[in-house]
Amino acid sequence: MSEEEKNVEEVEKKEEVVQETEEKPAEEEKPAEEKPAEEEKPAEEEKPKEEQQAPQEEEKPAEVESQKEEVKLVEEKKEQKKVNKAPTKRRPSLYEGFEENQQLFRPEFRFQNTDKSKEKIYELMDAYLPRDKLSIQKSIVQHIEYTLASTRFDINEGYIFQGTALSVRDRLLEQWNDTQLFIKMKNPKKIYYMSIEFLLGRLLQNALVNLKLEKCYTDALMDFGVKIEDIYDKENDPALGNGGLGRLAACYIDSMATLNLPAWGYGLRYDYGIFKQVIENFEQKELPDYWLTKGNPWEIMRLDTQFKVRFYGTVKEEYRNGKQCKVWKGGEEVQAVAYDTAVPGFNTFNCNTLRLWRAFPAEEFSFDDFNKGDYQKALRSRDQASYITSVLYPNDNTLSGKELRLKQEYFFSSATVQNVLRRWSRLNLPWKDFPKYNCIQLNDTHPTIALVELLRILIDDYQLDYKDAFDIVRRTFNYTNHTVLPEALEKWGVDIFERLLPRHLELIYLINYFFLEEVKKRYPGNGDKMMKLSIIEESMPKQIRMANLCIISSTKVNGVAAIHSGLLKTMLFKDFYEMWPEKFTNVTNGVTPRRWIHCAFPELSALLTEYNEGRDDWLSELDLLEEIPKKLDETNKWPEFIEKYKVAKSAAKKRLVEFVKKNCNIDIDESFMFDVMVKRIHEYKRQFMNCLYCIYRYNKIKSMSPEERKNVTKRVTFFGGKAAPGYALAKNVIKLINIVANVVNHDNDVSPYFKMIFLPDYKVSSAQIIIPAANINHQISTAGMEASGTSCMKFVMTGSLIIGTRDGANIEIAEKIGEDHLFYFGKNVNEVTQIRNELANGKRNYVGSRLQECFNAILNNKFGNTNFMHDYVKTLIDGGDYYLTCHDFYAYMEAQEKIDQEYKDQDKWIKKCVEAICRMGFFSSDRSIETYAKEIWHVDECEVPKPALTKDARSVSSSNLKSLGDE
Ligand code: NBG
Repeated sequence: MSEEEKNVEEVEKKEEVVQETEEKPAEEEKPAEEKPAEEEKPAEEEKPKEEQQAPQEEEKPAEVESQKEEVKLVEEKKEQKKVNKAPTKRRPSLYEGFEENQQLFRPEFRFQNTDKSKEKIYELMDAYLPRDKLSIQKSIVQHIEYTLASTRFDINEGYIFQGTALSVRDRLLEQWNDTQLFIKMKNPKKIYYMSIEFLLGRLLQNALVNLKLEKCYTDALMDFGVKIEDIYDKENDPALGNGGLGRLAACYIDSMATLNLPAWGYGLRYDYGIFKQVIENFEQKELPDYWLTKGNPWEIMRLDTQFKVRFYGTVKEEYRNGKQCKVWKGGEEVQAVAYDTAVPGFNTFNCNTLRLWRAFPAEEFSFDDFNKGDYQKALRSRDQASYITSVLYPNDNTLSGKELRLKQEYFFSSATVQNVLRRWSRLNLPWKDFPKYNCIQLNDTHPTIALVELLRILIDDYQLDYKDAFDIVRRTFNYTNHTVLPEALEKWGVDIFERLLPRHLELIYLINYFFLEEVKKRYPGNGDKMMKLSIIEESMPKQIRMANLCIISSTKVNGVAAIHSGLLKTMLFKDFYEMWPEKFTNVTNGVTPRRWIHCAFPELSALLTEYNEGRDDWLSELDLLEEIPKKLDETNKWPEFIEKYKVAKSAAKKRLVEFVKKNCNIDIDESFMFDVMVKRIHEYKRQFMNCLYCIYRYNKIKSMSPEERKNVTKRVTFFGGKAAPGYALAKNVIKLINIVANVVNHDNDVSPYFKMIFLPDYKVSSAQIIIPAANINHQISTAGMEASGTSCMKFVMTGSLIIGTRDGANIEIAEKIGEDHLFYFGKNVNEVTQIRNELANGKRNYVGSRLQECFNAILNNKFGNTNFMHDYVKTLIDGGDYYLTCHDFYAYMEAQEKIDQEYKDQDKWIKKCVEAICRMGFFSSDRSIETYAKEIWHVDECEVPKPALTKDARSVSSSNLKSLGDE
């Protein structure tokens, strides 16, 4: 057993002991003085020398490339072992044993101060709302009339959506309230998932599926003469995220609820989500996405949960309780108000909370100014406060560096930390136990300032010593890194901090001081180490490196795929890894099969359920699908399955055909191979390389005789994705794609065999239509640059094969489904470094004639005016091939040709797709979250008891607590 595995085991054993204690109600608990120290050995002091050395010996720093490859393999194997240990459990279906029209009683909660005079109220709220068709219908129309004030003659699909959503929310609320009560009573360790983005997508279908109410609602709406799909379509996408990072957070809260974890998602409630993209004259135009036009039926504004957040001001020294301390005063204050959305788990009565903060002015407006007649001035501060949560910064994998963005980050962090502390303070437990009950996961560095905020409150408000306070912080926080791109790593000028958050800056210096003392001890006289590891970058102006602050101040740091976590250790955070190897770990990303298979591709979901003995439990235990191909082999039922699969895939493709007609007014044929590349536009993702291949394909078909063309595999290449408004090159790539597509699609020789479509405004709801329709999907980032990628998982789960590089999650997908189930090409991460070195040393002449021909088409404006790409093309040719567009092009072409050949044998192709789908169990976000829960958070599930058929059969939870208070 390796050292790391031993450590994991040890920690697990200790955790078991700790968790047992935590199960007891708060008051009974004996504060376990002995435990905390053991629980999370501060790595710095306690690791024996040999242990610290061992990993380095295995992994000798990056110079020797082949050894790095080995490191990664070791990492991947370790990961596999860990996760294979995860037990699978078959839960019965949610309402199993209950009839649709039976009254179901809610669990009973007894408090020390249960108020007898309220018996009547308790009794009235004893049972869950009924789930039969008529009751559902009544509840929808009641909301339409009594909540929305519509007359029965004005009812349209918009109202029906709202009424339906509100009636579903009622049902969610019961489970939500019960879950929150139950968690309060049990008082387990809680997990707080902080993410500045949550790209939720539409919520109605997801809620119905998780509650197992989709069938009831479908029937209920049928009587109103509407199809439920049309009602789903009425919902605006809450698009409070840019791309993979925000969508990951959304998948993760779904899985946390499904796994019954006592977890909260925390984020910001932006008035404007990611901009709406329209294409005009081939170019991207950005329009504001005011997603709240019709209100938001899901959210609940919590007027009882508000916190003040300060900016600017000064730091003063004061005496409090005879102790000298620092006080941050003055400046401006804004009010953070909580907006909650219920997050139901799949097939469980647990329902968690996503809490998003909205900024309001702390004081309504200045009466002074108002009385003097200066109305505008009076209102200005009001407006300024609300600007904080007006708009999501539309950058994916780049830093915006604006003061307002830092304000958003602090606003979000401060409100969340205050809320966590309020919940904690009701328990009356000693501070040193705080990390035993609370765990905060930072989804990238955006909420880093939260850890400084906690430190500030502990030191300044509660007068803890720095050492104790910092120890609490470090044991509470963990950090997930999502990128190795230098342009995305957050750094903030010391000057901005000094103005906006003066006290936090002092504390960051203090953290850095103590940390650098440790570095000095470990590496005496090594100025280079100090410089690299320091939180402060000694540039002009000085910068605060948020990632360094995170690593120093948290317990675990993880990457999001095996290769990425390997690169964090060997490259990006090499020096930290050398100091604290046990801090670094990997949790490969995952996606929720509820949204991405069941909701997005219902026909496939039904087929999988049919072949899983008629059970849909695979939706929360995705590994169960592995049995399907085995059984098809044994029973010789592949032909039968393949025929049914074709019918299902055809339905998905028809949806996309319709979507394209509606949104692009182009007719496409379902019988074509659908080749899809949808993601944010970025150089490292290499949409441009795909576009070059389209040019090549166009030229090739154009030059064929009609007879030769008959052999061509017919294909539509789809692109979709937004470019950050300030990212000129990315916008130019969109323009190029549209210009080329326009020629291709209007060419009568070529378009019967090949078409190109740019799908505008790619978002979660359109992803649910686009992804299941694909036969091939593009994951072609330069190796080493895509931390994970998650759409690759959704594509494979819905039956399309990857054309991709050895990068991100592609690598692990290939391991799980088999390398012959995807089309790998291109240089691996070590070769990329080598080629970049050669380029730096003057390597040229790497373009080759076929690629040159494609470049010429651009340089000669063959498709129209493409001047805007000329400089870029010239740079590529002239040694600027940083992303290896040219160096990977020929391998890419070969892979494309292989696809064309293999696609001709449809049955063989489909068999591969199905085998791949069924081997994707590892990529369920449930597995990711189980790994976080076990190995990073050390939290246990806290499952709400099932309902009962009679009052007496109800499960009772009692608590010594007098009052539970607000959330
Ligand atoms: C993105 C990566 C993706 C990854 C997601 C989720 C950022 C900073 N990173 O590869 O580019 O899948 O995070 O982990 O947005």
